Parts: sequence; structure tokens; C-alpha cells
Amino acid sequence: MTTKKERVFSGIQPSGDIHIGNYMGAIKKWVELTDTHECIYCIVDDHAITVDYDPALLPQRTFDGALAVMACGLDPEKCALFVQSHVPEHTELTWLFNTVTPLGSLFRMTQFKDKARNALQRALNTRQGGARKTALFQLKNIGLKMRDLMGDLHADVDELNPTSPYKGEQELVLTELVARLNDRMGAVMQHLQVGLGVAEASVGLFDYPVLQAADILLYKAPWVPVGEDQEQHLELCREVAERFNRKFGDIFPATQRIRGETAKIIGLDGKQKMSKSLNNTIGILDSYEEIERRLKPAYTDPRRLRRDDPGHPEDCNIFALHKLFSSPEACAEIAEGCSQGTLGCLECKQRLAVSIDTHLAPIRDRAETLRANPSRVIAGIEHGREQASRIAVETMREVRDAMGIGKNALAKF
Ligand code: AQP
Repeated sequence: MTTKKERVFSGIQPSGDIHIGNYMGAIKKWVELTDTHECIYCIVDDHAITVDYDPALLPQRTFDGALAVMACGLDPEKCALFVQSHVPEHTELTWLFNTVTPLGSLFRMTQFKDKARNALQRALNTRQGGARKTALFQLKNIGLKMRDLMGDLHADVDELNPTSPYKGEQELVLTELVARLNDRMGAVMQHLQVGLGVAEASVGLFDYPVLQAADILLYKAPWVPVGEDQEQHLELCREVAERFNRKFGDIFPATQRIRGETAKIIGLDGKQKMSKSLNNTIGILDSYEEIERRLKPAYTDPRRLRRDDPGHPEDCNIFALHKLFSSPEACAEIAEGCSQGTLGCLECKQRLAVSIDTHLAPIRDRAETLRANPSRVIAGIEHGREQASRIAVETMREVRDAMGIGKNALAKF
């Protein structure tokens, strides 16, 4: 008797060069799972067009994305690897899911706010008169909102009366005032950072998590190997499935995340998540020289000013990367040298460059072979499309019937 393998779905955007965060957070797991699960993996180009992009560049990026995941060890004979826009059912199901997704749930998505904030920065930096004018108009509105919030703060001062003659009471009032000031400033900053970005962001970017829910549920996949950054989107996916099932019948499963090798890799800026769009990455196909060049200015423990100052490895992003790419013995030696101030940051980074390069060398070699045989990549994603389409067509038939739409719904007349 053969037992049916459980199904897994995941995707990656062709929004730039795939980096070690994508690899350690997701793709490494993708490859392992092909031995134990029925795996469906997707280059999600419909997601990549939700932010500003160059249509002339996208086909190359989509091809490179497929090539890169195959170079990481993904065998298209052992899974279905395909391009999202080649299976139009993804966008059809998104529209249907839009009708059961509450706006409030989408407004809570932090990735949307982060990406909107980056859009704000770009809008203010642009040289185009129209976009800049809109940006400045939005900024004026935000200014008015800030004036209101400051008015509230004045009201706080009046209400709490910090001029009480009693010292203890004064201290309490001041503590409360500082807390309220913090809250109000937080609200002001949020308006500043998000307000304008939201005005500039596309409806597509806002709807991104619904498209992601459609990607997963089109295949009724109970398991999704993604990085920790996607946990909130998976929560929404569960909510969409639940709401749909309640109204139209039990069609979709509850989806769970499968953890990757690491939760979240922080970028070389030491602050934000490593992201293709933030120029804080090490690409999986970077040469040794490129890895070394990128690591040189990377953020380290800010408390270590001179080479012989004792460092704090646990607070240093370079050490976090060592833990992923260097052996446990090397990590112990590096931690000791850093804490005692005998190993400088430059040497520590050089050792990291060697460890990362050792990991990536076989991936680079496989990528070179595939680049010389592009038809292998194209054949791989066409084979994947056929497998994915078969399931997608079936699910959509079921969904349309349940919702009372589509040609079948009129068959009785
Ligand atoms: N820094 C990271 N650490 C761990 N996992 C990560 N992933 C992404 N960045 C990290 C995981 O990689 C998979 C593919 O990601 P994606 O391309 O679909 O979208 P993303 O998360 O938006 O990736 P980027 O690099 O940040 O792209 P841009 O800049 O275009 O938005 C996902 O499973 C993700 O969790």
C-alpha cells in the first residue's frame, strides 16, 4: 500500500537576485521536502508587479529565478516548478477571495506598511514633477493631522495638571505625560511614514496577501515552507479559508508554516530583513570577490570602536551569519576572539566570506551549467505548469460551483 504524500506549496518573487536570506529561510527547505512531500513551487511574477518594476527586465528575472532555485538543488522531475502567470487560475481565485476578505484584516498587514513606507521614500526622491507634487500634497495633509495630535497633547497637559504642589504627585503626572507623549509621537510617526506611502501604493500591493492565499489554497496545500516574515500572511490565508468555508462549504484546509533553516536573516545594514529590494543582501550566485566586497562595509557590534575593544558576538549580525555558515568549532573560536578583543572585525568578515563562499560554490557551478542549457529550465517550468494546471482547473470548478458562478451554474436552464 502506498500512502499519499502531503502537499506543500511555496513561491518566490522574481524581484531581484535571490539571496542567502531566501535560501536559508525557505529554498533549502523546499529542496529537502521534495523527498517526503508532493511539492508545488512557483516563481510568483504576479506578485513582483505589485511594486514599480521594469517590464523589459521581468522575463530575464523570472527565468533567472527558476534557474536559481534549480541551481539550489530543486529537481523539476521531483516537484512542480512553474511560473505563476502561466496558470491564470491564481488571479481568478484572488478576485473571488477578495469578496470574503475583510478590509480591516488587510490593513493590519505589516509588510504592506513597510513596502508603502519605502514607496514614500521613493516618491519624495523622484525627479518627476507630478509624482512629487502628489507626494507634497499628501505631506501637507499629514501636517494637518500632526497639528491635531499636538492639540491632543496640549489637552493632556491641561487635564493632568503638572503644577501640583506635591512632589510625588508631580512625578506621577510627569511619568504619565511622557507615556502619552510617546504614544502620540508614535502615532505621528506612523502617519508620517505610512500615510503618504499608502496613498502612493497600488491596490495590487494592498491585495498581495489575498493573492498569496489564492496561490496556496488553489492547491489545497496544508503546508507552506516560508520564512518567519510570512507568518502574518499565513494567518490571513487561514482566515480567508475559514470565511470561505463557512459561507460556501468545506473546500479549503487550514494552512501551517514549515520553518526553514533559520527564522529571519537580517540584512548587511544590520537593521532590516535581508531583502532583494533593499540592497542589503549577499546573492546566492555572488562570486567570492563580490561576497567579500559586500561584507566589508556591513554593520557590526556598534559598541566595538577599536580593534582591541571586547566585542559582543551575540549582538553582531556578522556573528549571526557565522552561526549559519561556519562550523560550530569555528563559531566558538570566533566568539572567544571577538569577546576578548583579539579577533578584529575585518578578519572576522574575511573568515565569513570564505565560509559563505564554500556553501555557495556548488550552487554557482550548477547555475553555470544551467545557463549554458536554458532549454532545461524552460522544459522544467513547462512540465511544472502542466502538473499545476491540472489541480488548479479542478479546484476552480469546485469553487465556481460552490459560489454559483461560471458556465456550470446555468447548465440547468
Ligand atoms: N531575510 C530573510 N530571512 C529569512 N527568510 C526570508 N525570505 C525572504 N527574506 C528572508 C523568505 O524567502 C522566501 C521568498 O521570498 P519572496 O521573494 O517571495 O518575498 P520576500 O519575503 O518579500 O523576499 P525579499 O527578498 O524581501 O523580496 P522583496 O525585496 O522583493 O520584497 C519567502 O518564504 C520568505 O519568507
